[in-house]
Amino acid sequence: MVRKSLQGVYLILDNRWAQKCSLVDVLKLAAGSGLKLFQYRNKTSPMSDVYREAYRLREAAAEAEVLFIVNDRCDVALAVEADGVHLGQKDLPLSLARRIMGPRAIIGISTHRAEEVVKAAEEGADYIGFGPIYPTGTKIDHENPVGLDGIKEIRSMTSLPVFAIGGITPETMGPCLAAGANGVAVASAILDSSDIERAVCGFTARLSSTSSQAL
Ligand code: TZP
Ligand code: MG
Repeated sequence: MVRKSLQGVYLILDNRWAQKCSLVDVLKLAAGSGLKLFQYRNKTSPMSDVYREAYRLREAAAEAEVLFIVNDRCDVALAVEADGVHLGQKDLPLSLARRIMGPRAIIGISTHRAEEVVKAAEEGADYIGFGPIYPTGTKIDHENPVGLDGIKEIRSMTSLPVFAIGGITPETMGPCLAAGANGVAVASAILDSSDIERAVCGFTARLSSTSSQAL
């Protein structure tokens, strides 16, 4: 069930939206609309708040039977018994994260260039995030967008699931999948919406038409 869920739409629950909406409610609505994979991303709050929110999200994810990954922090991921952790290039080395998290945890890593993709595969990542594909306001310090050509370039370098990330919308998801991505990781295109279910369906409807075309 775990490997099967490493595709499709991966929703990044970034705490910058927590003022506007409850991330727990968003998770429940999005899971109810069919999403299976969620990440909690909080780079600004005190650790006690991060833990409390991660715990509530973890409970909701378990109830909804969806996967729950914590961004950056192995300690928080372990504390709330998350399904895994998502690392950046400046976080703990993957081999250490694996030692901490154990063999069954899902470990994903953000990549931006071919060398990082190859290294992630060698070090035992379970999936990679690749991007930003397009410009995004969600990650402040992001590198230059790599575009669809970036996905095409790295696709042949790894058999790991690849999630295209950065400025992805329902309209740009199809081209990312056609370029070789297994899924898309999305924040603003869903979290900015006043109707979360509708925004999720904007993605899932296209996903099902993409997969039926592929059959
Ligand atoms: N890493 C690269 S782009 C990005 C992250 C976390 C932000 C993705 O958010 P959005 O709003 O879908 O562009
Ligand atoms: Mg990080």
